[in-house]
Amino acid sequence: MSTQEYTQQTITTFYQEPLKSYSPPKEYNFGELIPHADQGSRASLIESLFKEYPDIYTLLNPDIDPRTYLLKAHAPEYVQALESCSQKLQESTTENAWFYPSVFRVNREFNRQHVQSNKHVGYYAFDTFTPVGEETFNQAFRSAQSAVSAMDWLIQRNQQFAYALCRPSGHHACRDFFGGYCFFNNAACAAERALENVKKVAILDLDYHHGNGTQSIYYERNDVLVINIHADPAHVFPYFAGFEDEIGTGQGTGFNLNIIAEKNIETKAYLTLLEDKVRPALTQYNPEILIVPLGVDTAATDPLGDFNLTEDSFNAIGQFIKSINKPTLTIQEGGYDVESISKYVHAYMTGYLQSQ
Ligand code: OKP
Ligand code: ZN
Repeated sequence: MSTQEYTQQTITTFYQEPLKSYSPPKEYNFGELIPHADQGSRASLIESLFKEYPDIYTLLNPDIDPRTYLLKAHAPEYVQALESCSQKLQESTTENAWFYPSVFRVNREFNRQHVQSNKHVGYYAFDTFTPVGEETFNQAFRSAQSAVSAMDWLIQRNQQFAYALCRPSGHHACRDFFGGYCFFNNAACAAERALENVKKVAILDLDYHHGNGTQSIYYERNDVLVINIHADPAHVFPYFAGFEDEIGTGQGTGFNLNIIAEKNIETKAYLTLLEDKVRPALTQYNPEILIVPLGVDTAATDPLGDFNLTEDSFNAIGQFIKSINKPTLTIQEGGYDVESISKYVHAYMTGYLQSQ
């Protein structure tokens, strides 16, 4: 072990202000317009962590241009389309206007690319939960920037741990589709930055929902092992991906691992999945860098999820991550119990810190 592991007392955190203002008003949920789950108040996560524990969280400003990495993780025309959608909304005279995807590109006969208005934004979308607003491009760009900057710092400074407090989330964002409240795949952008220096990266996605975007971006590749623990997609979003027989394809065969956790899963069973399935996979692959997209929507109190994890669970998960003993970037994904998300993230962080 390096000296750094013994001396690490703080969590170096990358985030920037604008993510606080990201607040889509409504999502169109199976025939109903409901308040959007990714509410601006989720940003209380930031305030409370930094205010309550100024000695633990060291804030650094994300300053690396993420564009190169965005263009590796995503199709150039997709990045361009999101930028021009937000641009068009800024130019529109309607205040707080949003593009809501309603018509989708589904096959070859239905794929004429032109994204000029609300009517066309579904070309790059896979659900109706994820509207695009005038600030969406900037916010998603800055979210990815936090992830890339954190990875850059981890590598350049030869560090063991960093936290990218990203918002909007990233793990549902595919190469050229947004959805599930995600636009740019923050973990993939960070992985692409890592791959400039290392040959093997592992992504361990602990959000309640399957990270279909990350899976699809790396499905044919063996330089990024993607592991997901999540709720059964037979019943839970994103519904059409995340099954255990999805193991990768071509060169990527065997480098995608989906682990479905049962409803109401508690600490003990969750840790058993980590020990019995995740640890051996990580040991065998032996990545040089680990990325952990962490969603705390696995908590018992989460309004979207139906797992039963508690503060103690997150503490134990943090300890598990520490025991993997690889340079690790933790990236914020979901978690919708606004009152408690900071508590859960903090429990994970202290679990990591205390087990040195
Ligand atoms: C994003 B992330 C609830 C329907 C489901 C989509 C869930 C997106 C989760 N209104 N909405 O993985 O936390
Ligand atoms: Zn989630």
